[in-house]
Amino acid sequence: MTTTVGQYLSARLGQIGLKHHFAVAGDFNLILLDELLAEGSTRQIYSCNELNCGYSAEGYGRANGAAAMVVTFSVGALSAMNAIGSAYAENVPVILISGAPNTNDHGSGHLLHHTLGNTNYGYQAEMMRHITCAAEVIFSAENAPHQIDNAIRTALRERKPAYIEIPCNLANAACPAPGPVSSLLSEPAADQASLDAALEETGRFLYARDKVVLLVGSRMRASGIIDLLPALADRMGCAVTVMAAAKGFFPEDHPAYRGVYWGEVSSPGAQDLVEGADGILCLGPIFNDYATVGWRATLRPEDTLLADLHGITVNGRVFEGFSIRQYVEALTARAPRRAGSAETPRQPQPTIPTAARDARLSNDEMARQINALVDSNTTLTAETGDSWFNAVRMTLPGGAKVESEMQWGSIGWSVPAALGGALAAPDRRHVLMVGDGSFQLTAQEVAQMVRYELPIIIFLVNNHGYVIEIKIHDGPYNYIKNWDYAGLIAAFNAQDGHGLGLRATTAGELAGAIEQAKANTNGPTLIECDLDRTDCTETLVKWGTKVAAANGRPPKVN
Ligand code: TPP
Repeated sequence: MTTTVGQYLSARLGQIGLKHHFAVAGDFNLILLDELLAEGSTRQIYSCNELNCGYSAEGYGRANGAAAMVVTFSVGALSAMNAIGSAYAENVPVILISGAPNTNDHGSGHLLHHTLGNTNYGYQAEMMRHITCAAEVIFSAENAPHQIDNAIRTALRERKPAYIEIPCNLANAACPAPGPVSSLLSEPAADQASLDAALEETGRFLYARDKVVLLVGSRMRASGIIDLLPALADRMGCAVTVMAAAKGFFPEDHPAYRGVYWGEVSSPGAQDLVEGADGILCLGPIFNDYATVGWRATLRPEDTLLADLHGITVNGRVFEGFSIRQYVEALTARAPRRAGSAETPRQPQPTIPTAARDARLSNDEMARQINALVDSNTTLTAETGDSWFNAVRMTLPGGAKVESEMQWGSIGWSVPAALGGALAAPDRRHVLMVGDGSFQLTAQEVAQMVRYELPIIIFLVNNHGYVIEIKIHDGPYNYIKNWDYAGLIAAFNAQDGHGLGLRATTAGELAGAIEQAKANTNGPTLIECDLDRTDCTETLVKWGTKVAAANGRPPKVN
């Protein structure tokens, strides 16, 4: 039985659970796109450019566990690199597939368009090796199935992006057909000796401590076991906090939940709880400068158990050879009860008073109304900027999800990422909060939301500049050209779109706009929220000052 290289790839993408792939066409990938269409396991979704294509795939992969995108050589693939960097940093298995020069042109001395202008066409794969966990350059149809499988399998296991390069004359070349998908999906068995030793050491760590707190970090998204965490908390009886980048990873209506731990900008009570604990069980944390508020919120290593995707560190020893799923499942069956920390009750999040309908729209009132819109079926995507701080202070019903990108932190990510998320989870309500500065990077992707009739509700926070940057380090570079953001939707709709562009300058206008947005089910609704430039979340200012201080440390003199 034979198929073609492109159809083999297409079948594999369908087998691993993808229903869509993202693409921008170019002459090096046209035959591949035809093959993907002909095999038809996944629907082809078009993006305005390759950066957006990558972020859409990243957003899709967050909701669906994996994603795929197809670009053309160099002019496409190099644009996609920023988004693949994001997928690497954020642990999302995005399969980046690039068309490439005809095999006859490699090593021939022929000079090709879309290249750097020299005749060595290996540079793209070389670059990709740094930002993917596997990079396969296909040069023969016979070997293509093995290489495609290796890239996909490695991406799924490592929870990182992978790269596959397919020359334009091989996409429709005959190759063997795929076998069972279990070879890509099966998890390696745990090293039982290492897992047993890890559990024993965990027991020693926990028995020696009374006030144990669970701290959930953003790598848990990639673990696929967020749903198992309440059972672990129930077993241990201890308090649970989440890191800012993991907002929503533990149900906030669970009795053990004690808020977001983020150093000095934690939810009320969470800093004292975590920093006063004698044992902190950290699940999938990322302790970067942002998470530690400029290296101020660093935990004592001797009181910390670090569980990462492929092993744990505890009591000064490292244990590897098992997945975090295998570890958490085993721990949930045998962890000792450690309920000391749960005796401290949860302190309520300060409530935001409701503004009068004719009051000038404020950041607080906007956050209050967005929070009221978030139900247990909502995915809230929060862009880099003050939107992070607004998302973090919200009170979420169980089931609500938050997506943010605090490790990579690229502005512009959220618009295409929300599109990807909406395609992957069409039964959820998708709400996006994005600042005016960030929006200007990837705004045109709203046109694809119109095209694919995705009812995403976009809160465009027009605070007239890069306010987060203004709070960290001000200068003329933080002030941007204002746009008629609501007016853009008419341009994106053209003759046949169902997008809605609205503007709110008062509390009442925002409430009315949200009602219109809920009723608009055939396309996105962009609500431009007009705010004063000085109006932002208190925690942003506090956090920004500390991060700026860390950035401003003078070089060490030896
Ligand atoms: N370029 C990229 C691609 N990513 C970045 N993070 C930055 C530059 C630096 N940066 C971080 S936040 C920010 C900039 C320029 C401004 C965000 O402004 P806006 O979206 O308006 O959000 P606000 O803080 O006003 O809520």
